[in-house]
Amino acid sequence: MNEVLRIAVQKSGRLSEDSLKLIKECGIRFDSGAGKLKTAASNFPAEILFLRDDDIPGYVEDGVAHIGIVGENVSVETNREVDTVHRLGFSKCRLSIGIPRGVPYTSIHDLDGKSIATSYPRLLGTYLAENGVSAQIHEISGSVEIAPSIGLAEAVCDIVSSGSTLLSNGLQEVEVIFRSEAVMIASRNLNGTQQNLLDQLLFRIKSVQTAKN
Ligand code: PRT
Ligand code: ZN
Repeated sequence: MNEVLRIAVQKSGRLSEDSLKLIKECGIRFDSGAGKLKTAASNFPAEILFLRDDDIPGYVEDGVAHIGIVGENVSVETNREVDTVHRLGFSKCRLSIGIPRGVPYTSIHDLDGKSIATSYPRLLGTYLAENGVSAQIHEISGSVEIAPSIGLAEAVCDIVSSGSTLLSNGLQEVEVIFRSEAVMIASRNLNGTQQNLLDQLLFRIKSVQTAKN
């Protein structure tokens, strides 16, 4: 069991397809049949675990998974004791503050005394503190963008990629607080074999990335 590298990837979501594609491009073959929670590679000593993205940093911290592929936004927000070993260049997005369209905005200080809905209280809290802004953070787990229109908060702080979700909820993006992409995280307690397998995998990933550029 300790002679196998356990890799955690998102089971179903925006990271899943590119994560599995990357592993396949590294020449690692596995059966990713629908509904599987775990699969063994056939030509590399690795197992793939399929998990909710939010759970991946915790599993890696605990060493249940040795490495994981997750959005940097989730990795930083969950604040687990893991190492970021490589940036993967896909699932790029930003964590931004949005306010209702038409409301004037000059700087982050306009949010002093206001309430902001978010699923990222840690990242937002850090940004507000760094800028000396005191605002109330309302933590909600989903559909953040509707918060202003239902009177729950005066602003939102959420993941943006195209910007169309903000737009269709009558919001304007006024501040980018964090830029994210998929990253590979690793446990801090790998044994020699696991570290060696990780090094082999990273070597292959870098070759794949170089070939694409
Ligand atoms: O079920 P599970 O918990 O595993 O998945 P999830 O629903 O929590 O995550 P998922 O699959 O939505 O996103 C996984 C990761 O993809 C995120 O943590 C980000 O690192 C990255 N990513 C890239 C995004 C987006 N782009 C994105 N657009 N994550 C979320 N969104 C959402 C955003 O929250 C907003 O609601 O899409 C909407 C905005 O998109 P635009 O294009 O309208 O701006
Ligand atoms: Zn999630």
